[in-house]
Amino acid sequence: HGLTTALPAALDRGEFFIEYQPLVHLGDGSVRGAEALVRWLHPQHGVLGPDRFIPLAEHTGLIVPLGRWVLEQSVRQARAWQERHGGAGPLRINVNLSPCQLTHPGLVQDTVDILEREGLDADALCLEVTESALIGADDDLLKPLRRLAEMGVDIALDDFGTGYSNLANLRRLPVSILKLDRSFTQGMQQFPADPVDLKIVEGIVSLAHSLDLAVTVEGVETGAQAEQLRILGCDTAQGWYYARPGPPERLHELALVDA
Ligand code: G
Ligand code: G
Ligand code: MN
Ligand code: NA
Repeated sequence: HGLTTALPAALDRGEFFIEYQPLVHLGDGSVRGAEALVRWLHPQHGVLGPDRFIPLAEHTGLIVPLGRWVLEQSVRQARAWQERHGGAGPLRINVNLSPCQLTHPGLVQDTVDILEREGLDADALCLEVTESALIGADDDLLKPLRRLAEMGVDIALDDFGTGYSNLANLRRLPVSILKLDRSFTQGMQQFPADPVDLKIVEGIVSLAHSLDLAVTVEGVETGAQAEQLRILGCDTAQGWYYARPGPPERLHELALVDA
């Protein structure tokens, strides 16, 4: 595959870049942080989304250096936002982790080094791991996540509700945030929303809060969705209604409105 062989050189040549999508507090509408989403500016094919190359990077092992690069860039960017923001409250940064990065022995040390080098507090960082990556996870897999959580890094369970994990299993995972999958948000499109969808989200939120987990909702595209999800008790939202993923400067404009 042409893309696969081009990947390592692409990292050396600086062809990857990161877009940021704001995370918004549903209670007051303020921007609290952003999720980092990597893209590849391919010299022939133009901008490629992560779905096009992350699986290839996972297959070839390039995901480890690429993931480290994404983490470093994102942490540096979060630090820059915080400096610019002054007292307006820390902006947090969410970074996605592949399952292969979880099993890589350098994960904890790399993360510690990057945070220290860039001068960012551990509690400003959130690492997103998909629910499916943690299904049936044994203690060896959870150990690095537990170490990171003890340092103050938040671990979010991404795409929550699409896997098959039983809810009781949540108790043994070192997770502090549930990111509700987009499919739940889609059920809130009409007002009032489908009563069954409302009940399901209500149940998940209540369970999450009783386990001390915060709930972030993805894929919010309308004000009606945001309002219903706020009423249901969701904490944070992300989606096109607020902003599409974009360059880091956009966060200044958005965040400064509420500063
Ligand atoms: O919005 P977008 O099409 O960029 O995101 C598609 C998916 O790609 C997201 O669900 C996200 O989990 C994944 N993704 C984006 N950036 C990264 C990254 O830096 N590392 C990994 N492992 N996955 C990413
Ligand atoms: O990590 P994750 O797979 O959840 O990455 C988020 C993905 O969802 C990215 O591909 C992003 O571009 C996409 N996305 C973000 N906001 C919205 C939205 O409001 N609606 C839809 N349909 N997709 C979104
Ligand atoms: Mn994510
Ligand atoms: Na997701």
